[in-house]
Amino acid sequence: MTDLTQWLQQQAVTPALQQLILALAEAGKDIAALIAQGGLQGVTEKSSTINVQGETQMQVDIQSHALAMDHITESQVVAGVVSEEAEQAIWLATADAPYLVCMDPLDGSSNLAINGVVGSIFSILPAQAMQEDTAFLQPGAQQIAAAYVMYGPATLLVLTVGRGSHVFTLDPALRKFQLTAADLSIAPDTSEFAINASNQRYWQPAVQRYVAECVAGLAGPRGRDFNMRWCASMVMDVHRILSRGGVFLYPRDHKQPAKAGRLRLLYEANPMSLLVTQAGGASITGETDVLALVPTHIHQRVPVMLGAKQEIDLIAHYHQQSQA
Ligand code: AFP
Repeated sequence: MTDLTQWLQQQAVTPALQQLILALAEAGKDIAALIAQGGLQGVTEKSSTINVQGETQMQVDIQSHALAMDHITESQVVAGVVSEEAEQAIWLATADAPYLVCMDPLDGSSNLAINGVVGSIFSILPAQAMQEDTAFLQPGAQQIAAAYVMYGPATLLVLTVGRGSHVFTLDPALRKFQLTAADLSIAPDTSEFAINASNQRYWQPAVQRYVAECVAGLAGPRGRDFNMRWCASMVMDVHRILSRGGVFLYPRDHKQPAKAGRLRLLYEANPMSLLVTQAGGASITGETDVLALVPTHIHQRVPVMLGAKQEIDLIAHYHQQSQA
């Protein structure tokens, strides 16, 4: 089997990028060990602090952020970090380092209270001359690499360095990530969609139409039955799509009009969109491709609809029709 280090060398990835990806993999191993302790170490308990998103931070969110920061700092190749768990960008002593990292150290953490699947999401951007927030406001197409670590029955690292998306499985005995699936490919069509249907009354007409037609099934305009999933854990929903196809929608809704959507552009939408498009899928906001968006601030939220290309094209078409 090919392990992560061997694979990175085969990909002719620069030593600095190898260093960073291996550091993120080590962070994933440590976070996996932390959350595996569950209630034994208070992993499922909320803390009293509120993060920049206005959400109650869980103790484990803060601990995961600290573990990831330790490994990122130790790599010596990162100039700055944007994290869901930190209101301001974090600038490191290695000012001339080549990379910036945007991360959600523990996405879906509210699922830990029910021992559900969660993940860490990482986006790697080229460093810029300035040490200001604007350095991070690069379109997702500029990402050098993207990855998530999925903490499930197995601990997986799913990674792209711009040449396909690939799965590495942590061998618990060897403590090594081994390549277990190369060049993932998402089928262009699907009969499975993922959305939080409790928000249905707030959706825009295009999403109302798309979902209603899926639910209408064989007798409806799509002429086939659809299945629905919703894990409330983006890493798990996206991994299902990378593994067996489908579409994921967290669209704009007018539940809280000031919020463009729930998911954050820099450390959820962009890295997941790169992994999905590298596997032949598509990812849109309803107005544009996610990866084309120029961010306006480091914790910006966006609508995200991603997965099977033909379905996403249909959803984009419905958005264009409803705006015509
Ligand atoms: P948490 O990290 O607060 O659990 O949120 C997870 C998430 O950002 C993403 O992973 C899910 O797809 C989405 O939120 C679930 O949102 P709903 O709770 O509104 O379904």
